[in-house]
Amino acid sequence: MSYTPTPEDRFTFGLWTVGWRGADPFGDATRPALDPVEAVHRLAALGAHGVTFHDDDLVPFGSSATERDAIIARLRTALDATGMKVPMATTNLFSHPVFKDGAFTANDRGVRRYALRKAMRNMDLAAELGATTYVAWGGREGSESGAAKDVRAALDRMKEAFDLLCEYVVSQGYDLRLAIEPKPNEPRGDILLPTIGHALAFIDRLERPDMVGLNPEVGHEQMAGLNFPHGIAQALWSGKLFHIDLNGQSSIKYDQDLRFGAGDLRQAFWLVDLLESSDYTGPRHFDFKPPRTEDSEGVWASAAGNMRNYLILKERALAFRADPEVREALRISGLDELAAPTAEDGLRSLLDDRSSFEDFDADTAAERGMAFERLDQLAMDHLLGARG
Ligand code: 3MF
Ligand code: MG
Ligand code: MG
Repeated sequence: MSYTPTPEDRFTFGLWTVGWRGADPFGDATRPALDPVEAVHRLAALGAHGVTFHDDDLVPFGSSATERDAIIARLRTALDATGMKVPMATTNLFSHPVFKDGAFTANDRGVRRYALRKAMRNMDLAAELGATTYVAWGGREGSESGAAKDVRAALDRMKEAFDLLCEYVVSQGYDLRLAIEPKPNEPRGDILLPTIGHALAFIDRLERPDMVGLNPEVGHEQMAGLNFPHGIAQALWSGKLFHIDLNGQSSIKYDQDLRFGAGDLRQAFWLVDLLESSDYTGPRHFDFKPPRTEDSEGVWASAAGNMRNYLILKERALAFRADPEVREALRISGLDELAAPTAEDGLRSLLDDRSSFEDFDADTAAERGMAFERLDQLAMDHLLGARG
């Protein structure tokens, strides 16, 4: 298998990722600004399928209408020249100081209304460029202290926002679905809708739940100590994996945004195994930050590493699933049994079945070894290239 990506792999990058200049809370930018048009050309040359952007990544905040039109026209030319797509767009509702207390859930009603209009304006551009997913990351929807945010009222306002955004999409006739991106903290002390699970429960309360799904990010769940592949499995099971942010994170600490494959390599392996065996056909979108130690060329080495690691892990995951010894080990560990219903004979029959309880020999059943260690070692052998 070749590790050279092609557009068919559907790898996409946020303009803000390769365009990150390296400014962090302790230091200034280490790289010059990157022209979005150059990003499109360089990513296309690396084999990517497309780019995504926040409104302000493309059109700097405060640009005039004429400037905006000219910037969009330049981007269009670059997209046409390279064949690159824009499958997703999103709104920057966190950089400008006006959003310091949030956007859709800011205590200030004027800020909430402004945030909605800013999102809708960029939805127009998203639809125009052919995007079908609109991501909403509530970076500053949260608080640092208890009394500062009435969380139940804030969730009412969050619901109002998503209901209005869906109504806008329907009224405009756009082919757009919304995807919520959960994150537990950073930049706020605590952020609302902190995990995949919280977001799934929230979506159920919306007026048009079918239009809203998830854009989970590897590092965000891992910042909360959660198992990302498990979260993705539940999102898939719920029919809510609309989009995904791939990157790397080493344990519970600040949001590292390492390139995909760096950080928790074992979870990366199980994630690729899951995605490649699922019905998810959407983009494999990278939301990473080339470390500020890299110069402009290092940015492209870092970007390419995301795709290469994904393709290596894909090869290893496919080899793992195809290995006859693995299939046998899966059977011994009871995976085929788990796939069968527990009581397809129905409740009455379960209650009448003495072998299920009265005559069930729990001690004998408890003696069965699950052989998960052998199974996991086979996976490790495949992951580390020691097999097949
Ligand atoms: C922050 C993020 C965001 C979101 C983006 C929506 C700046 O940790 O992950 O990136 O991904 O706002 O796509
Ligand atoms: Mg992130
Ligand atoms: Mg993200």
